[in-house]
Amino acid sequence: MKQLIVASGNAHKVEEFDGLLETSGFEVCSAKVCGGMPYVLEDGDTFGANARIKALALRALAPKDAWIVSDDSGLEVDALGGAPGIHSARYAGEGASDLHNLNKLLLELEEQPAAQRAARFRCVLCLIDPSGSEQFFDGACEGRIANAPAGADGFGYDPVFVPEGHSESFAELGESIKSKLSHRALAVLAMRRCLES
Ligand code: ITT
Repeated sequence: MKQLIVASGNAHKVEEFDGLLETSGFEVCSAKVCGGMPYVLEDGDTFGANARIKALALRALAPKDAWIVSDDSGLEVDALGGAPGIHSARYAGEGASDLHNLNKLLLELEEQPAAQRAARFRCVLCLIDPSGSEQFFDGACEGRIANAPAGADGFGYDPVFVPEGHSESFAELGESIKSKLSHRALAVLAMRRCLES
């Protein structure tokens, strides 16, 4: 089976890729098969640029016949002019925990009524095939930021993100719903369609 290595240090992302790529014909592996995800400076100014930086860093360490995929993602909040965006992982500072980032977001939005809390998750994947050719796929999921965190599933901002058409957060809705609606699910679907065509 072809090996698809996820160029990420985030175990939750790898787990989601594993579920989303079931029956794809790829064996999904974490960067552990290459000795772990190396430190990379994500200094690109778009999701795509940062995804490419991560994919290329792992490409250099991976077996030559492996496929590599990376994911750069984040939350864009309209009332904050699109922040935290590409800075989502370090919104509350370098090395900040998910909880710190989420609390900072709620604080920034404290004064905003429900109508002003529109947001979307975005995800860009960079896929590198064994020949070194690069392809990009993206996905977005519209929703809003809740007033308080709820739910225990998922990771990151999932406890405060309520996807459009629902009244519960991704962390309450769980993987069965998130795997159909999320930014990552849609980007992976676009990648699967391309791989299968
Ligand atoms: P890698 O760079 O190693 O892949 P990372 O977690 O640092 O891992 P990003 O740089 O892409 O990944 O940052 C993504 C940020 O957006 C991070 O704070 C996540 O918690 C958040 N995020 C992305 N997708 C999410 C999702 O599906 N649910 C909740 N939060 C998400």
